[in-house]
Amino acid sequence: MTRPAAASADTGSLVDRVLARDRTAVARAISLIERGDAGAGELLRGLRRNLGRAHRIGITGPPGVGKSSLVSALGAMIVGQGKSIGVLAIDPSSQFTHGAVLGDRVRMAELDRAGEIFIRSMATRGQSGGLGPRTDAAADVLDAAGYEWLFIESVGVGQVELDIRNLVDTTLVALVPESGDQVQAIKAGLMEIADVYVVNKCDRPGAGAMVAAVQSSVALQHHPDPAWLPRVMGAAVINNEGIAEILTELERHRQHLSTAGRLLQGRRLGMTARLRKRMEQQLAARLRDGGAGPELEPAVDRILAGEESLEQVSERCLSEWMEKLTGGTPRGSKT
Ligand SMILES: Nc1nc2c(ncn2[C@@H]2O[C@H](COP(=O)(O)OP(=O)(O)OP(=O)(O)O)[C@@H](O)[C@H]2O)c(=O)[nH]1
Ligand SMILES: [Mg+2]
Repeated sequence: MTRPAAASADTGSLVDRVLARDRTAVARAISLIERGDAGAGELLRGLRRNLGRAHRIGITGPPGVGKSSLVSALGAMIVGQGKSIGVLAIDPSSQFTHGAVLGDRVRMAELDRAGEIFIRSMATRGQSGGLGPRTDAAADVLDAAGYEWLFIESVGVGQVELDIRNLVDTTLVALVPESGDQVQAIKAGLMEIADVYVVNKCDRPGAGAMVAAVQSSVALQHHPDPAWLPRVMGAAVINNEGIAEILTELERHRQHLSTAGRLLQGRRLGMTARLRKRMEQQLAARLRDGGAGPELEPAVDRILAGEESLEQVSERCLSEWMEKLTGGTPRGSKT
């Protein structure tokens, strides 16, 4: 489909402004993506050569463990070092700044005004519970805009939550002293494998025991990178305790990735998973739009009449539909 020239020129200037880290443009670009606006594809094509500079960190963990507070505290420290940070909070159950500890909230507002930090909350979770293509795209906007650190906060409830790993270089899982279920989940291999574990709210009783329990569970995990042994860090974000150590650990992981081609290798694996997922989603959308309409009715009749099984009919309908998609070229035929 050809797009009106005016819209293209518009997107072109938006690309330039995002690359120049114009905050209004960054916000507008993410809004285009959130709305699934027609200009989003063109925008992303315009940004594609400027990706990969940010250190992407995924922060996940059960609701209310202090993920946003931690990001606020880390953000303040990073900006204090003269670096910039972009933050995406995916489906936050609480407003980002509401969760942040008061001191950080004030600091964050100041940093926000200074332009070195950009925070955006997004509701993008699909029915499947995955992070979805819009999270990928919004992260790319922040990366292209040149934010040096990129944090993606997403609630993980102890279930397999693998998609965040595919989007980031470093995964941090945050827990609290009461996270017994999560420790079980780590032991059972149900929990996402992290590069850094944080037990927050160490101002509460049971913190030391929880750090030890997570440590022994993590020792049972097989980290995808055998050369990396994840550490379990205690923190009390509310008292600003443990933040510097966590930042150092994140930097240590980045340093580790920068040797032996690990960063590119990890990004390649993540991109492969993202591409597969995107294809699955597009295939499902095309099937919904054009492949599973009223023409299925006779097939349904055959199943209901016991003439063919559901599996048989599904296989056949899918083959027929794919042949139609590829212009009627039967599978296996030479062209
Ligand atoms: N006691 C204690 N409370 C904390 C600490 N860190 C954060 N909190 C509080 O925990 C609550 C939740 O903090 P958030 O940062 O919003 O947690 P979150 O994980 O981002 O929450 P969701 O995004 O809603 O899942 C807030 O009331 C924080 O003030 C801590 O170290 N100790
Ligand atoms: Mg939060």
